[in-house]
Amino acid sequence: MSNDKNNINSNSYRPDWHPENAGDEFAIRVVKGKESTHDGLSLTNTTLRKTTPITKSAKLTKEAYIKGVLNNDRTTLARTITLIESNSPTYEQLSQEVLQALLPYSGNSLRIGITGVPGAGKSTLIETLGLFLIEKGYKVAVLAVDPSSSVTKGSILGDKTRMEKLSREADCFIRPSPSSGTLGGVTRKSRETMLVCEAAGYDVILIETVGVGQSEITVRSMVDFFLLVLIAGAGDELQGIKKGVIEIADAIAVNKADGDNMHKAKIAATDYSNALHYLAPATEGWKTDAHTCSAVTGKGIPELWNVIKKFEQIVKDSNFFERRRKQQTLQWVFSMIEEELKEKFYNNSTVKANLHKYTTLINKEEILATTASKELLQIYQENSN
Ligand SMILES: Nc1nc2c(ncn2[C@@H]2O[C@H](COP(=O)(O)OP(=O)(O)OP(=O)(O)O)[C@@H](O)[C@H]2O)c(=O)[nH]1
Ligand SMILES: [Mg+2]
Repeated sequence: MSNDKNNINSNSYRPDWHPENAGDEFAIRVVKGKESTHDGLSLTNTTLRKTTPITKSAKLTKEAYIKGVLNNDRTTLARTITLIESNSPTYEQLSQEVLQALLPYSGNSLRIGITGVPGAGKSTLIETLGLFLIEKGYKVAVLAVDPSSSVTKGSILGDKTRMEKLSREADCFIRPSPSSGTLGGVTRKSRETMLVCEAAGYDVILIETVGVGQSEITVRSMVDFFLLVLIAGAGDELQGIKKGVIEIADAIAVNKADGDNMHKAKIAATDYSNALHYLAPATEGWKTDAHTCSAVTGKGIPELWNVIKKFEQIVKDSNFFERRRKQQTLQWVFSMIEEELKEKFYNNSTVKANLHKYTTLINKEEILATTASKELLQIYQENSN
């Protein structure tokens, strides 16, 4: 194992690192996350929720799940993630207990989010970077947060084929996006999967997400470093990248800087660097910059890693790293509370019975939106126990 690895992270399963010694940021209870969605005032929640079946053979004892993960037994790790991804109430208790036991062993990785428009080369970059890191002695876990794949199933297939070499590595664990659920549900699963991978000793977690919707904001809230992958030759509008996404990035990688495209990529990187001067940094004490790389030839990948390492050192030295993680955990707790409250509200039978009436009143412009929301909340309060 190289010094590079030893400098920043060590295996999560350190003998000197006990639950009792863990920081208070890990001392939260993992609360139940809920999937919830509603379109306008109509309730679609219950119909959308699907359960991932767990076969009998996949069910282990609580101790076996915990031990297997801590020993980085890949089969058990995969089974544990399946357990977590299941929405079945039968397994919820077990799943929470396993997570609770693993929580003190998590948190020791560097979490990197990778976003960019479809086809920018995220998966290819993850494969190249992942192989480079494994060569350096790291253990790499790759996760995907891509709610769109629950509809198309496209990316899951793409990830598997595009990370073919990486998926064969013993020190790499790849988990495609959970295949069902709303963004809230998918991210809960991804967050918990991340914690389980950390407990299994993976020290770099790479999380891919498509940068065209809400998911990149969610991924930003669960990672330490956020990389935006762009390509040259397409304007920002064409790339579907909103200014907001650039604002939350810790680095921009202009990918496909190879062959005839090299020159264009360099110009694009310079343009982005100039534009970044006018934006507030995504991370306190760090200046976001644009770089070029080629996920295919590997050129620029070591340099990109150096940027990430430099970032890590700066934010750890300033203590911002720890502060952000604590903030993120807190934010996660609050977003789960919001999800749960929302679900309770829309599932309340009296609220349900009144929604139609209020929809009609609103459509006829016979009630103010503020009044409608106040009255509906009042109905909920009076009818929730
Ligand atoms: N020339 C060149 N092609 C690349 C590079 N990186 C990726 N590609 C190609 O671009 C295409 C898309 O790459 P992916 O890695 O699947 O892109 P992605 O961003 O993960 O795409 P989605 O997951 O579908 O959003 C593939 O055909 C890759 O071979 C690169 O650095 N140079
Ligand atoms: Mg991909």
